[in-house]
Amino acid sequence: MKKAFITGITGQDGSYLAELLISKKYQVHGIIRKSSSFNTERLTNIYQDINIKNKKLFLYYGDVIDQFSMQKIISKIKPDEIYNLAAQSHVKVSFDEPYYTCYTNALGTLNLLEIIKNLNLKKTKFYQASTSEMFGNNSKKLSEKTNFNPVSPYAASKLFAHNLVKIYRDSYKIFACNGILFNHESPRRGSTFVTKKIITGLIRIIQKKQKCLYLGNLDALRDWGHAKDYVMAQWKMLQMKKPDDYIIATGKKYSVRTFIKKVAKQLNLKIKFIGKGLNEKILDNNGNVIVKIDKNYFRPLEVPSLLGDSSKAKKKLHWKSRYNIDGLINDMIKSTLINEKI
Ligand code: NAP
Ligand code: F7E
Repeated sequence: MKKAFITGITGQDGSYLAELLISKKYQVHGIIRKSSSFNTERLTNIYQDINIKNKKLFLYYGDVIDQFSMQKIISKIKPDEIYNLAAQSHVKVSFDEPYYTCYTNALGTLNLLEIIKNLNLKKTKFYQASTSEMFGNNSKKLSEKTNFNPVSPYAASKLFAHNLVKIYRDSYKIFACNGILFNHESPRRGSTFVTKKIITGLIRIIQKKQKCLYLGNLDALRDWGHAKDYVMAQWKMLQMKKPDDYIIATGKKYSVRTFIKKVAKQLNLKIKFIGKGLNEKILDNNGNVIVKIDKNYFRPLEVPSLLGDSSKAKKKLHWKSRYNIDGLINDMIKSTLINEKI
């Protein structure tokens, strides 16, 4: 039985990846952080449906910044595959908490690579969660050959980790891959990311639980896919004969404004945009203001547009995105409606 170790298992991708690997008969190990509140909600499916009958999931307290705890856990498991998904993953928050972002995203990755090297884990394969944010301001279709130009502490920390992965791969022959993933969303997306915020906000407005939703830059363009598709690509990268880096994207981009229109359409909510810039507003059918712009949600530096070219992944990994934007929105709406019933 193959053993996988996932950092960030309590997050969006970590929980889907754990389910995928368990369905492929892996034994899955992951770290959780000590928290003052319940933080394993996204793993409920595994506990209820799979783990009780046949224990496949093992959780340990740990933090990627704490090299001693990481080394203790990894030396005990000796995993076949390590998926490093742990991160402070919010771009706007990275401007407010640059140290925590860099310690976790950059030095946390270095800790794991050093452990693989020092324990001489020759058979352990390593996946690093790299990101399209590393490209920064570039409106072209972005491929593995495009230069990086990070414009946030988050992107800079991820580029540091990305480069380390390449250096450790070449210097110490560690099987290490960078998955350069574009935005991917799901019902399990964190509530402060824009897609989940829009869907939850508009549903709560329809249900009269909330009057108005406050958003930032509606002009930003993103290439949005579904997390379920993207964790499949993560696994596929580690099944290849040779380690490499891959772009994972849908190849289509939409603005935040278009995303709102598509959500409203699926919710049968008639909306009208009025005004411009910080004075832009969205009205409902009765003329009520249901969306306002709040400058606090703008970043000091914005990435205006991201569009990925995943031809290499299509060709080599035989990977493709199954969800289009409307399917993604539909999936997120359905689950949010269930959760917002009460
Ligand atoms: P997420 O939902 O924010 O999950 C992040 C995970 O990292 C959580 O489990 C979190 O634990 C954990 N974590 C944070 N700091 C940690 C630390 N110091 N030590 C150990 N664990 C820590 O992120 P996601 O959307 O699943 O993304 C997964 C990875 O892919 C991240 O590295 C992200 O930067 C990267 N990525 C995401 C996207 C995207 O669009 N989703 C695109 C490209 C790359 P808690 O639950 O305790 O907070
Ligand atoms: O913002 C704009 C915002 O925070 C998307 C992370 O998973 O993907 C994600 O980073 C866009 C930005 O995602 C609000 O300015 C407008 O242009 O959902 P987001 P992100 O910053 O693209 C990349 C690939 C990652 O790697 C990251 O880990 O939407 N926007 N109004 C807003 N964004 C937020 N969060 N909140 C708003 O109110």
